[in-house]
Amino acid sequence: MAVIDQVTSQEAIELENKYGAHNYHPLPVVLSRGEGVFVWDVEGKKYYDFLSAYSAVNQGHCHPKIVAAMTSQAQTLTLTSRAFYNDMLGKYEKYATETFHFDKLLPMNTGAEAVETALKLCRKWAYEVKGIDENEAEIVVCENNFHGRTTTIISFSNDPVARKNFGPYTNGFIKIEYDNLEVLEETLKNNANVAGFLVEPIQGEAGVYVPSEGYLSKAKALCEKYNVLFIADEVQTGIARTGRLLATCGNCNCSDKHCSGEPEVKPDVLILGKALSGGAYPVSAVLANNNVMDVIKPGNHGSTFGGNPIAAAVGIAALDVVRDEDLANNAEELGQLFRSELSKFIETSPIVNAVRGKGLLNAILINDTEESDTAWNICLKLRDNGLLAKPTHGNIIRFAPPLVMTKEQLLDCVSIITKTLREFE
Ligand code: IF1
Repeated sequence: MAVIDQVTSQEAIELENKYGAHNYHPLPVVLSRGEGVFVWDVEGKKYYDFLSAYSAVNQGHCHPKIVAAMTSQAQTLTLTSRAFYNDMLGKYEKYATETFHFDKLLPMNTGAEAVETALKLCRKWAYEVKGIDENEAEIVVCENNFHGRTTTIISFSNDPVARKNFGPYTNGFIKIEYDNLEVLEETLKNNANVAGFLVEPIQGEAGVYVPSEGYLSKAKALCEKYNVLFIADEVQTGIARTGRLLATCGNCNCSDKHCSGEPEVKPDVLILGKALSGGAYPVSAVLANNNVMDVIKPGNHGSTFGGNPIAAAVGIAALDVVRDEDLANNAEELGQLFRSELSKFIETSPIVNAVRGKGLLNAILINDTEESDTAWNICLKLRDNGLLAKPTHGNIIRFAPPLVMTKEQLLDCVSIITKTLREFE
């Protein structure tokens, strides 16, 4: 078979099974095209995408403005490395730092790389600014976190599947319960060597776990009290997903579409990825103010591809789309509608225990055990009925459509979801 031959779904799955490492267990559907909130399989069947590549495609599949910026830049200059300047990076850095209200940005490619960057930045700050003794810095993280797949990041995961047999692990992390301020304060009080607190504003992989109201701002206040950097991993929650430009903009209620109001929580270090490019290209970033970012000097850190001209052009276009199409407000409104419709359904059905989330990052809890295959079977049926979603933790289904969805489309999706769930009562 020539590489360019059209394959059937079955053939595509067999090829991946035979020639690809088995590090995933995908839902059996083979996609070949996407546009806005829709994707099509190789046989031409159309689906609503309710995963958005784990919140990377917030701006919708193949957004014309992002694709235009990417192709135009691809025809002009793709990569220079950071050995030389390029004419796009500075423009992108200015736009992104003004958008998110930080002095400086450090460009990387994937979310995990950006998390690694934040950890290195935090440690260096600890030794050179806070004055912690060499190699003694500790970073506080949360149980059930998900921050990526590198050896250091999985060192502080407590998911055995992600962790087991990948040791030896990296030291210097203290794991505490998520959404527990007492434990955080105890930990900060009893460990003078704590340099940072790394936290997801909503735990995505843990099953879209939304912390108690005020948790983030109080955690941030504790970090200030103990001179510890508050590091927000907004790789999944950022870029309008949760109904605000950032999930750490909890209660700012600003009228500015791009959120220039005083955020509920201003992280010392902000980690972005995924939708920073609208899913068109791997683009991630760490943002911080000068008092932190300036500890990084030439040669300390970098990446061949980080800050490349395509990434910069795509990043600018992706942020333009979020602002021009008011995606944060759309996510907020549709999210409320989604949860209220699903709540109504839950009152009439034993199959779902709860719906939770913020903006368009939501999940339903299926009334069955983590070991059961009910959620998986529901996702197969949703697929048959034209909607793609994926279970997490056995009995939770995450719902995160692109933010360019209309109200009519969302109600159509609610009806597909509730009809499908009825089949499992
Ligand atoms: C996979 C989960 C989502 C992230 C946060 C950093 C990263 C991620 C908060 C790393 C990545 C992804 C990776 C993806 C599945 C997915 C995921 F289910 F595993 F947890 F979204 F919910 N911080 N999350 O969520 O970013 O290096 O991947 O660019 O297949 O591993 P990355």
